[in-house]
Amino acid sequence: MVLPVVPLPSSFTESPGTFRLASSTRIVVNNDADATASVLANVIAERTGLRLDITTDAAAQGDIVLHRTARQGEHYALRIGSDVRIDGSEAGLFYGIQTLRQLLTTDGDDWLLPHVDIDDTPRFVYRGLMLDVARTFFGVDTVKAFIDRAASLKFNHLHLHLTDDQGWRLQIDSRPLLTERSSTTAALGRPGGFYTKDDFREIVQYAAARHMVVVPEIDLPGHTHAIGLAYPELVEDPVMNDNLLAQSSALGQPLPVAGEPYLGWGVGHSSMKIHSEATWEFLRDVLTELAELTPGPYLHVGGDEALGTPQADFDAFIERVTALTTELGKTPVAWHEAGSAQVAEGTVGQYWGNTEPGDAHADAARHFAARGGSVIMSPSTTAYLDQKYDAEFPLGLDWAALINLETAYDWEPTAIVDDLPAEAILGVEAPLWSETLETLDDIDQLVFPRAAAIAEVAWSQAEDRDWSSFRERVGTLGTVWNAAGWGGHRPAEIVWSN
Ligand code: TNX
Repeated sequence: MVLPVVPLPSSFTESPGTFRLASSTRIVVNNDADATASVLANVIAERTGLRLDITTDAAAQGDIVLHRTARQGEHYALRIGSDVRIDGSEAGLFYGIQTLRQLLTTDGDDWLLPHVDIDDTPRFVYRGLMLDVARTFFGVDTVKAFIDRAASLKFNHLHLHLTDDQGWRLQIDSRPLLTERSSTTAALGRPGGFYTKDDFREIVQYAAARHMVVVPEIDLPGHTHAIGLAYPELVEDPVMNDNLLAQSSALGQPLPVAGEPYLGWGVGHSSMKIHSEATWEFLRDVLTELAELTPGPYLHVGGDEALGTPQADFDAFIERVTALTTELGKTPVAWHEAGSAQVAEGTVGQYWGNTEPGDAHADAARHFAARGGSVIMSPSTTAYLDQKYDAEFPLGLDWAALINLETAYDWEPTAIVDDLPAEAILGVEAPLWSETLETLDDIDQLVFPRAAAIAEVAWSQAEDRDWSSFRERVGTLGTVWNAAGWGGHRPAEIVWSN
């Protein structure tokens, strides 16, 4: 088979022979501060039980050398012969280690690595997963577990959907009622919760140590019912729509009522008061504190499904909120509907329509590029991790599509929106909405193995992508994921190793 690595490296040459790991194998670093040495030691220990020594001594035959180079970026070179050597920036070394982790096999006696020369660099600079912590609140430990999984597949952005109709999940000092009154609920009466600022910093640091940038989202101007529990003067009364009415009655979920927690999952009923200056004072306070907490360049300001907001008001809102975000020194990101408006220069759009958009959605997506920005591709029919694999799958929704592993794999980000220049595509993100999820195990069921497919779409060169090759390679990851203690679904379309 081709090299059992996902995402497939951009170039590699295999040769006969194997490197044998021994308890005497050392990890040699050219910089003793290099945190990646302990990442490698932990990865090897987890898989093999061998706890290798780390040293800054000169390398000898049979060592594993981590060589931090001056070269920036995410590229790495991994050479496995009579020695093992990884060259790269700190991020590059981290990715080389993730590749090495997938290459470890055993012959029953020893742990082996195949002889190979890999030179690997990603296709897209933005490779993301999103976790919805609003419909269901997931604590810091679960978010860290999600980061571990994502980083192992070379994702480099974690989008946190922090607010929605069902709850607000972040401490904001200037607006204390948000955590006091708006965070205590979640969908279907699940427990609420929020991140203190220290919790949030801990997540950001944990992600950074795994080369992931946190992209926090405050969803605006719709998806804001929960804000009204704390600050009723800032939001409009709920506006019903046909979908919401039909869905609520089909699911037996009560309709939203102003000032009361909303525990259903219908969308499009809430809106901030666009013309009230109190709204803008609130947004300045919230986004200022969020910008201070966020070392990464992006703040996501939502913009999706604002069905209760009149179009002209929506456009005016988006124009102003993206300008405010830019003023705070951050690059705004918004769901693609926001492209109807004069978004601030450089705003990034997140496309979540299907793979054959109609004119309105395609126009909106192209508008981000016309405004000097770019687009993240998250088509709901291929990249939505919350959609079911098949009609019988117990978790997830199915409004966009049934997404089996092949569907999650077999799509091309540059082939969706006509006339969107390839260089205007910043990358790819797979969102995980949490309406039907309660536990980390539920998350794993939907994320694995489909996140591996999305990772390859985002990392590997288009011309190298091939379903039958991926299908074989992903099967070998069953062992890696089991060793890490990660659960997940093991669909029958794949032959899984264990
Ligand atoms: C649509 S996709 C939403 C979310 C839901 C999701 C469920 C998007 C930008 N908005 O509010 O959680 O569907 O699949």
